[in-house]
Amino acid sequence: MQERINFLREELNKYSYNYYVLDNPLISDFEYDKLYKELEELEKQYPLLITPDSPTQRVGGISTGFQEVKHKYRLYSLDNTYSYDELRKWYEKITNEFGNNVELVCELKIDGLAIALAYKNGSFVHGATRGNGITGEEITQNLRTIKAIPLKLFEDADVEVRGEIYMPKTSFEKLNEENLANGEKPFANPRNAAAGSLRQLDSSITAKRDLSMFTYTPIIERASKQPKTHWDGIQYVKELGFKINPNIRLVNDIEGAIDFCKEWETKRFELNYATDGVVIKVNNLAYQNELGYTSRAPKWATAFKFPPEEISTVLRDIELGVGKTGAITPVAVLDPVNLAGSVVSRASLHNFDEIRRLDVRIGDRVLIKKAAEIIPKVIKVCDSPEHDNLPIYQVQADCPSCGEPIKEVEGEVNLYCLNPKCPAVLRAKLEYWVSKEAMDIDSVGPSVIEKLYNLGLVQAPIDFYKLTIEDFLKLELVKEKSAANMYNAIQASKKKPLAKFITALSIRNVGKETADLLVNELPSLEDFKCATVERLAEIDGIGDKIAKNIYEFFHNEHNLATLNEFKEIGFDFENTFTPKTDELAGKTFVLTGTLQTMTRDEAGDIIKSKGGKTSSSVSKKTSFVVVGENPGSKLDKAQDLGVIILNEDEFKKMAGIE
Ligand code: 3B9
Repeated sequence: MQERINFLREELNKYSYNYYVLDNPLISDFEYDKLYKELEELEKQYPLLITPDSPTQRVGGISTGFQEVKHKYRLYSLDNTYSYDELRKWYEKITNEFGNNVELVCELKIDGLAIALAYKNGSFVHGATRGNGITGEEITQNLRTIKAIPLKLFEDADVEVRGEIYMPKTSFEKLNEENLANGEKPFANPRNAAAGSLRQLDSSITAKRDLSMFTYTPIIERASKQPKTHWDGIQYVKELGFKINPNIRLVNDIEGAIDFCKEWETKRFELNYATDGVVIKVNNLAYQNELGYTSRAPKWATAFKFPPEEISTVLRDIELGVGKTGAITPVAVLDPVNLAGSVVSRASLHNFDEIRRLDVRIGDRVLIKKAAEIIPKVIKVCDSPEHDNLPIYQVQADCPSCGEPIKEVEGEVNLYCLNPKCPAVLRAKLEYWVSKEAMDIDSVGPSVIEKLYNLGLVQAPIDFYKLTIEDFLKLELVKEKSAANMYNAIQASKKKPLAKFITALSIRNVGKETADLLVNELPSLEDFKCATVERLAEIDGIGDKIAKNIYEFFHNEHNLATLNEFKEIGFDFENTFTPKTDELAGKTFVLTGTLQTMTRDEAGDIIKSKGGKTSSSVSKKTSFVVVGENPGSKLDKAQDLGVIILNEDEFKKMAGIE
């Protein structure tokens, strides 16, 4: 029986490999299913003969959570650029060291999820997400369901490979159609769909999603060959059974690589998977070794990013939003279009100066552009004969909410509704008060606020604190338990740190980061009331304009009366900020990147509770930079200045937690 089982496995592996890795179907689905069912039946009869690398073991089951694992080798990021000249400069540094004939390998940069796979004696043993590059989540079960990932290699080798998991564009569209038909939310783009599919605790769901993988990093630990170049390494892992992106090219110099970038800048739209750039790697592994790594990326590789996608559509209307400071912001309402994988029907117009500068008129065809992860924006009006016949956009003179005239404010580009009773402003302030960034009262959401406001129970934040449980029970659909929850959460918020309170006040240009800077220097509310414009402007990170806004806020009679009221109802600003210990006294921390076990805010609160300070920018005065996933330029700056860099675990040790 073992023999038949082995035969079936080999046959099935061969067909599956040809279909999923080589894109070259050899037999029909029907014939494949017949062999598969036979194997399944035999394994049911002889369960002792099941091995983890059998083709039947790609279905998986339910797991309770993902384990955090340390990667054996770091998964580095890539430096990137939009400019060919910067590519040339990068190459010049390398040729200065190794002479003029440094070969490069060009690969497409797939817009998916980076993962690492480990193989021992030719069998897939485990796989993990990139995470922060040092640790990731173990998702072996889910990865097993992906047919382009070999469970068994063509050679008994120990290797570790990295690559990108992606969902083909057509499969993404089909999945979204199904989601919509089932009343579920569609994914914004193929990358999110791939991420959502990989993060399933039930791997049988992952198995149903059409995911694939391109391998781009071979780390050969023990095998019959030990390649000396990246190109040979890639060819070798292809021989072992991995799927390699066919659009890869070996070139003699940077001009060859630039040609490759230019070619794919337009051809990429013909591919059935999303790419966002080209990765260029030094071919010679000995050179790679000598060039080495910065803390986040190899110096022997760089990424050229394709210019952000742009598309034209028709501007149907300009809506005006009213923010918590009264700022009026114009928003473009557009005919829906697909931009970089998601449907866009609104875009930012920034402010009225921008509308004037672009001369955007309602009815115009406009060009919109998406910068990574940011709300799309209108960048220009497309030339058309109709444009001249459209009426020039007239700034509405009155607030769309309260009808009071809109005013200019000195030193600000925005226009403002300065009516202190404007319902839109009041509502925005209330919503901001409870938001995560401010007082973080998450049991009170926008719909509750709307009801409280409409019933006249709450007009300003101070009114939240006068509400009784009975008041909440007046609201539609609110039961005793949630009424008590909301009441308690509001009362408990009186003990929040001063920085959160200052943030929550909605002072113009004072967000969370600025509030943190201020509180470092002015630890009590009295300090704020006494601070002169000069004193405020002395604080690192506070400019003259913000200093003036703050000063004015704390010298406005109405505001001072409200602050007194807060004090009377039990806000205790002076004590909330006293550190519990002074372990970190005199130390300044900068936090960058996404932390795994806490938010940056929480980390900041821990630092402050132990007497330390946080700052938003790295300088020579910074004691430590704590680095999470996808750190920004702050990490580079820290390295330049020689500031001590901590990962999350090291930080937690220092802070004495866990
Ligand atoms: C340790 C393509 C992407 C990419 C590297 C890529 C993203 C990152 C990278 C991977 N697309 N290629 N390549 N096409 N999106 C270059 C950063 N490489 C590594 O992570 C890596 C990590 C290494 C080598 C490479 O160090 C070793 C040193 C000696 C022995 C073993 C490993």
